[in-house]
Formats: sequence, structure tokens, C-alpha cells
Amino acid sequence: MSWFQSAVVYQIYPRSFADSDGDGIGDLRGIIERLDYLKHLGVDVVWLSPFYPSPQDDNGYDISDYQDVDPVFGTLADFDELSEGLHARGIKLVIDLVVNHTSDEHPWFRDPAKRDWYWWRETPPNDWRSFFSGPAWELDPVSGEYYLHLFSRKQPDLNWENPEVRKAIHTMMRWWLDRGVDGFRMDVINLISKDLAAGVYFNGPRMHEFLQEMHASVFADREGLLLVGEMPNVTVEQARLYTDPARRELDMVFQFEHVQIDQGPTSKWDLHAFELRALKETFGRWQTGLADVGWNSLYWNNHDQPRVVSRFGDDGEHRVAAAKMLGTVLHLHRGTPYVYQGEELGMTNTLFNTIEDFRDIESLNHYAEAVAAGASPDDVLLALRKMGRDNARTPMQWTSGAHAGFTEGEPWIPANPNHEWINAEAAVTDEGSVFHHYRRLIELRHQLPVIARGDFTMRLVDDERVYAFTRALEGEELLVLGNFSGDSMRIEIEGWTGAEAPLIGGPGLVLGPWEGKAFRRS
Ligand code: TEU
Repeated sequence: MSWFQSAVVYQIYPRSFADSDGDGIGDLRGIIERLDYLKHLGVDVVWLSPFYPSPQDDNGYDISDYQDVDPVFGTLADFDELSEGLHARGIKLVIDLVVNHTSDEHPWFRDPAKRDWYWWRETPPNDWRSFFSGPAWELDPVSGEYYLHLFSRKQPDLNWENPEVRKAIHTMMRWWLDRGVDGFRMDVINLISKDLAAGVYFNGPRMHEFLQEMHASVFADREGLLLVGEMPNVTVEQARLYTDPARRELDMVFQFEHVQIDQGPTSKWDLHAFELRALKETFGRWQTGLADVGWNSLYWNNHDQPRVVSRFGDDGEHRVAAAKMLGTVLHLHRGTPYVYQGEELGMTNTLFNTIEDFRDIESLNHYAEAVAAGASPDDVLLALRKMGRDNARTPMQWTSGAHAGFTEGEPWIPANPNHEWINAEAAVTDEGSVFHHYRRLIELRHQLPVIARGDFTMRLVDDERVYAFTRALEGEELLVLGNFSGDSMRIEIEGWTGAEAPLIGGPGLVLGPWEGKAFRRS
């Protein structure tokens, strides 16, 4: 049993969390001022998205110095104060490790002696496309050669084949651990091993070797860390290898299947209707696949995903019920739950009228490319509104006041107008709020071993409206129900009568619109 099996992680996207100095951009001192809020919520770990020096082409995921703080976010002294403030409250601190690529303004990329730290070719060796539109090979007019960037052209990919690159990254990682951080969320880590000739960049041939080498070189004699790898396109079978403790690679991965069920096979902008059965199929397979070896991470949201209550729930009349139900269903699975800032308030997608309202490079580039290729601007906007990452990046809603209490200046992206009624100040004083529901879910995971470790069985696999599962551990059992519809209903589950002790919600196997419930017996 590892400590993280009963832990809950809270993700902070510093740019959008809290602004202490009125420049309209969130910062580390803003977070320091809100630590008691996190303590009240009861989370065990904070994962902090990038705060390092960066040209901010991709909001800090383009790093120009791995061992400092961007002045827009504060100083290293602020970082240390934040780290101490969290530790004093018994909360661990995990930082983002973005080492598939650097910024093109990183000194490594500018150093002629480090030419082989990146992927340079006289002609593009393949036709790879960037995740942010356009070709992944960019011509550098100075040298006349092309370099690889799987993300923006300001995010050149590091060449992990070069042992010096790996050594420099390991040294940097030890520097942060020595400074007191408790682990890493590793950005697109399954992209670091590539086979250009075979056209492979997901889960490439040397992935396990690179992770095991990193483990031996950086984590070997340290305990209590959290190592989570972000892995688009990872399969259950691969995840078993990445997260098997005996292999000494990672503790868990972020897989993407459940956040792609409403998207086309080749493009996230290709909108598909949400189907509950597809969600159950994928989650069920991951629960079973990692039951005997490895470990799941559980998430609905992060800074790259639209808000879950708008996406899979109801952000209108039944918003509070739907947000609570989604929390109940996710948190009572087996795995480590992640809460993205504002999810605990039931924050929703925002309103985007025109393309001018978007800030994210992914959305802006896609719009330009699709419209230039002849798509109708209205159709493209429709997809951006639904799937655009800026939905997750509007300011954290602290109060009903100006700019949601996020800043005293002009925010870099406007607050969602619904902060007038969806905000932390109102939620904390309302016992029936989504916030207090999340507090309770976090507390339950700490208290009940059946939540942290129990076996998982999906029930009602074919039902189109109800998500149902049971958990079991040493004679202790849970039944969890989530109504993914606006209809009230009575449920039948073999072996359960509804007379069992309600853990969440009232007695009886009846569900109101978007209601979630849990029952317990032993
Ligand atoms: O994201 C990688 C990723 O695969 C996607 O979620 C990506 O954001 C995009 O939506 C694909 O369509 C990570 C970070 O979480 C993201 O914020 C960065 O932009 C990206 O890597 C590059 O560092």
C-alpha cells in the first residue's frame, strides 16, 4: 500500500489561480494567500503547472530556464515560501516536468555546441504534423536546416538519444528534489523516445529504458514521491508496464481514452456525441487492467480539457447536482483522483463570441489553419467553444465581485460571467455546495480503505443513463450510482435493496435528475 493510493491531488494553473500584484496574471504569492482554502478542501498534494521562465508561447509549457521562476509569477524565494507553506499544512508539492521540449529561447537551443541536443535534419525525414497545426518540421533560416517541434515552433523537441541531454535533465530534477519538491507530473513523457524512420513518437522504442534510467539516477534513494506521467495514446497494456512498481518507472499515468470519447479518431475538433456506455467501457477496462498490477490516475479536468460539468453533465438547471454526481462517480473509483482548480466549485465552460475571445495557441492556430483550408468560421468556432483549452483557463472564481476576485487589474482572459453565483466565497459558506461535497469525497478516501483499495466491478454496463459500480474489500462493500440524465428513476441492482446505509445521498435506489449516490454495507 503506497501513500498516494489514499491521496487526492489538486492542480493549480498559476496563470489563472490568483493574482497578488494586479498585473492580471496569477502568481505564486497569489497561491500563498490561498493556502488555507486548499487546507480546508483537504487535499494531500498540489500539482503546480509551469512557473519557470518562459516566453509564454504555450503559457509556460515552453521553458527557457528550468531552474528559476518567471518574474511574472514571482521569485525563487516565493517558490520556497509556497513550498514551506504547503508542507506546514501537510500538503505535498509536485511540479511540472516539461522535458520533451524546451523553449526555442532556452540557451541550449541557441548553443552551437549543443546542436545534437535537438532534432536537426537537412530535409524533413517524415511528414509529422504539430499538435498545434502545421508541419512539425520548421526551417531555420540561419542554418538552412529543419528542427522538430511536435508542439509549437517555439517548442523544439529535445533529442533524448543524446546521453548528455538525459544527464542534464536528471541533474535539474535532483536540484528541485533537493529544494524540497515531492515529485513530478511529467508532461507528454511518452513522447521522449522517437523513431524517426519508423514514424513513431508515442511510446517509442527506448521509453522504458529512459524511465528506468531516470528512476535509478534521480529517485532511487528518495521516498514518499509522486511520479505521474502524462501519456496521450497510452494503452492499458503499456500502462501496466509503466506503473508496475517492480519495474521502477512511474507511479501512475494520465491516460486519455475517456477524454476522447466525444472526439473523432484523428482530431479533437471533430465533435462526437457523448455516450455513457462508451465512458463505462473505457473506465471499466482501465479499472480491470490495472487491478492486479500498476495504478490508475482519475481525472475529469485539467488545464487542457473543457469543464466536465459542461461536457458530460448539465451546466444549467441541474449544475450543482451534476457536478456533485460527477465528483462522486470519479472519486469512488480505484485510483488517485485529481481535482483541477474550480472543479470543486462546479465551474463551467465560458462564453466565447468571436475568435478574438480565445487566447490559446492551439485554438488560434487551428482556427487559422482550418479557415484557410476552406472550413466555415462558424463551424470551427463551434468546435473551439466546446473543446478549447481556454475553457479551463478562465480565472478561478473566488468571489462575486469584479473579475471574480482573481485580480485587481485587468485579467489576461476574462472571468466567466457566472462568477456572480459560482464562486468560492459563496460555496464555502453553503453546506450544500459542490465544494463541501468534494471535501467529503476527499475525507471519505482518507477514511475508508474500500475506496482506496477495494476491488472494482462495473454494474449496468449497457444502461445509457446510469453509471453504476460496486467496490469490495475484506467484507466491506460499496455501491455507487450516478444518474447521467435529467430524468428521475428507480434502479435495480442485483444483490442490493437500497436499505443499505447511505454514504452519499438519501436512502433507496431512486435517483433524481443528475443525482449521485453511494451505499455501504459490511
Ligand atoms: O499536453 C499534451 C497533450 O497531448 C494535449 O492535451 C494537448 O494539450 C492538446 O490538447 C492536444 O490536442 C501537454 C500539456 O498539458 C499542454 O498544456 C501543453 O500544451 C503540451 O503538453 C505541450 O507542452
